[in-house]
Amino acid sequence: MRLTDEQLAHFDENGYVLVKGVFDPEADIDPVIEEYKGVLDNLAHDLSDAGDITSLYEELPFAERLIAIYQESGKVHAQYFDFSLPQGGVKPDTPFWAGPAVFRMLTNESLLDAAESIIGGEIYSNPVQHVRLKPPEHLTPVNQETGRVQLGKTPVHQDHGVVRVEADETQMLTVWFPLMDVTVENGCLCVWPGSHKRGLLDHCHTKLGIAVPGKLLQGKAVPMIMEKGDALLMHKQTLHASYANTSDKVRWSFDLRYNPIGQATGRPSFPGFVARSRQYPETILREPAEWETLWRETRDHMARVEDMSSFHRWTEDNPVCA
Ligand SMILES: O=C(O)CCC(=O)C(=O)O
Ligand SMILES: [Fe+2]
Repeated sequence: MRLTDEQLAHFDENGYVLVKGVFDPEADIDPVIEEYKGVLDNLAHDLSDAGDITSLYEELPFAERLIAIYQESGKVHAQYFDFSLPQGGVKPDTPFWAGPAVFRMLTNESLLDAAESIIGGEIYSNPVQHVRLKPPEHLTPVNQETGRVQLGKTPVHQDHGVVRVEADETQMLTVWFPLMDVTVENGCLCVWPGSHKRGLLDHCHTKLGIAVPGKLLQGKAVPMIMEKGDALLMHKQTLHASYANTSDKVRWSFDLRYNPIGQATGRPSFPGFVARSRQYPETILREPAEWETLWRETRDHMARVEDMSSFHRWTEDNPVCA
């Protein structure tokens, strides 16, 4: 879906734009939901084989099954579903899911049309990307070290703050969308309008992860209430966070990133690909299986050669963080 002049002006002025109806909920999103049922089934069998759960919970619908499995195993198995790898400690059998329905989502024409409106027609799929299945906080296992839920709210940050310095000049666009309707109650995002004009702000190490300290925030956050099919486009310096999921349902979203071909992604060890090229259409990656292979090869490589370099630039001793 191409953006209107009004939407583009909103993006420039506020650092984000919420676009209604980028996806067809049934034709575009439901196949992804269907594919993840199989992933959850794999997880259930793996945990059952390992003796970590006593039932496969096959009779439950997807979200209830996920919650039951997380609860009985005492662990949030987020990596099992993600189409990315952890920063460190990658093993030959580290799970990930880079299935065909996910690939079709990343290369959805309507989504790429929206991205093209902002970054132009030479579009690289940046590998800084995640699926987030956030269970209700009151049903989520707690991290024994921090005492906090294992996958809770996302603290305030800029996506620029979570990539490496080599991507400082990269025009990285974040595309966040839910696979269901999202509200403040079930943990939608919020953004600080206009914050992208402040440049890269200091980020600190906090219990919830890398975050911009409260004293650096200016103005009020706006909640991004969205329906299945909508997409939120954000500038890399737009401050954002998520609310806690206080509902009874799993909050499910994708966050993807795109940049003009040739610019650094900020995670050089991970594989990106050409999603659209008006100039060189023959370079476009079209085969879902090839994308899966790229991640598989990356995992195998990372399992052999431990990469100690961090995903970000922030040290623990910044006085702003004291
Ligand atoms: O979905 C979330 O909770 C956080 C997402 C986020 O920070 C992002 O997409 O950049
Ligand atoms: Fe983010």
